[in-house]
Amino acid sequence: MRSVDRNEFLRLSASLGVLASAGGLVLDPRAAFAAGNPNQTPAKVAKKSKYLIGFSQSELNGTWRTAESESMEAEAKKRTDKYDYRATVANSDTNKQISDVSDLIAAKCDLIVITPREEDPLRAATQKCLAAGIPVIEIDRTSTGKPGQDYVCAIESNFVQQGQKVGTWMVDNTHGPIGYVELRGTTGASPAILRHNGFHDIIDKQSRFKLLDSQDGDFTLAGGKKVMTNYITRFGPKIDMMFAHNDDMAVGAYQAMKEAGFSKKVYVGSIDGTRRGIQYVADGVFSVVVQSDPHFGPITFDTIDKYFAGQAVPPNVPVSDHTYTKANAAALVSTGF
Ligand code: GYE
Repeated sequence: MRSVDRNEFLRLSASLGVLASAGGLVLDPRAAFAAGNPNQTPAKVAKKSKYLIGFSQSELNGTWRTAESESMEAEAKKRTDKYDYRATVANSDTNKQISDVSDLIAAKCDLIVITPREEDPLRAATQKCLAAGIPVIEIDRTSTGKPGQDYVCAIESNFVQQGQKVGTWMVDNTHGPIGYVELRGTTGASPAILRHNGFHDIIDKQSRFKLLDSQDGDFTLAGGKKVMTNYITRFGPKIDMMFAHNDDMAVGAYQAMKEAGFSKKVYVGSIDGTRRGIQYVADGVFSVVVQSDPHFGPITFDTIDKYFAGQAVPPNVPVSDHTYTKANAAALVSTGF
């Protein structure tokens, strides 16, 4: 009998599982993993001279995601002696992202990196990889599931803390009654859920802050502009403060204010640390921007190195972030992207 490598063995086992399912047997996809779950480390890895790494990007619809994809690509280029690299972009279409991951499985990737657009629907993608015996690393966002089981690890910023930092700045630097609007990121995306929770953990304890409305601006400049145009019509000068889940939406909202001739000074808190966002803090247009570092290439490939070296990978790999305020922004504009 010819020898089969571990991944091939797992793929064969998984396809046997599918046949058994057609025959009406009760199946647990994990039953296929007599040889172990590929997301548990240290993993038993078949040594190869080169590994094929897949990257499923959810969309390239703004400054942050472009910087993330460029960072992944640049790092892959530095490591061509060890890795081949294949990237897909789902164009904000959740079903496309799930089928992109199926394509990466079909291309026989040895490991797939996913930035899941929303938490719940993208669980289907990690489950497909598991059934195919292919390890997954989630970067930037996560899907529903458990690191170390449904995927190897999550490499991400602390989104709750980012929201808390904006909330704390507003509590410490504003006075009296404050009416505010919130521009939320994509509904169902982990940073939108957690930044919202972190911010409200802090702000909701202070009765002087009154939420006027909170709407989804999809993390885009155009989305932020549209939502803010509507807020200006409805609330006008009752708006004292704005919390946007990312810089692109805050920039869009600022454009909406300028176009509407809205001259009142509004406190603006936002997250990401784009060059334009930091510059606006330096100029006094925005009050506070908390960084969400998009440069995932080096840390992701270092983690992939560990995985294939048969080392243990921690389930959570944290990314640490700056806070930009008037005091430091001018000196830090170059850390933006
Ligand atoms: O803040 C935003 C992007 O997932 C952390 O997604 C990321 C967020 C980032 O669209 O600009």
